[in-house]
Amino acid sequence: MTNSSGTIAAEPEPIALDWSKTALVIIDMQRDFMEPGGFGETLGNDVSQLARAVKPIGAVLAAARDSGMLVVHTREGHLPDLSDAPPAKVERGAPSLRIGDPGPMGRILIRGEAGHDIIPELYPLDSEIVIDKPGKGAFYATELTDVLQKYGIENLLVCGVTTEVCVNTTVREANDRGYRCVVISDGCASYFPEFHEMGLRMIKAQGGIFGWVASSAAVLEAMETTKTLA
Ligand code: C5J
Repeated sequence: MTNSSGTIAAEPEPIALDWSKTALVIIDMQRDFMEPGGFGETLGNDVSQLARAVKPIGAVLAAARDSGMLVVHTREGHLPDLSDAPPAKVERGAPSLRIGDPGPMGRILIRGEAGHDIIPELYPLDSEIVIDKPGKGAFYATELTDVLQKYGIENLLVCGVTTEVCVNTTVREANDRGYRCVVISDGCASYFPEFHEMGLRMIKAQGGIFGWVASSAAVLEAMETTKTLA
């Protein structure tokens, strides 16, 4: 990765990023959220709504790998004994299966089960970082702060699912810790298209109260332009 910067055509305004201090953070692209029979579907959601984010994420992931950018994948899930799963989370609502119950892809939202794994299209390379998180935010009860500090990261390109839950929570946590966050609009998705839209609007409103929002095409163009100038 060179020390060069690129300017992303983002909202509410363009942002210049030093790529050497930027990481791509891919939130929870797990079978449990993306596929029938997983956690997302047990909550009554139409999981097909999330498929649209896969291609845009794949394109940015390929560019990040090409350029040597730090790539971080996250997975939401719990230890098999549920010791990191608050009863308030496990007992909430009326899902068809609860966290820890056996389902068609193994126990729902449990580390090590098939459903907890990342979808094949976006599977992490051995060299990439995978953060297991018990909460919605990627900073809570994880080593993410230490990892980002170790690599000198100041800026995050954030994508994944779902826009209004784990992406938003992570961006808010990151913003409070001083990271510049650019959320990739078409690289995020929600079971509720209106929540996706509002989730993005909340981030970029008020002069970018939590961060910036840009399309995958805008991010790729900024990365490509930098490469051409290098
Ligand atoms: C949810 C997530 N929606 N990854 N998790 O419970 O957004």
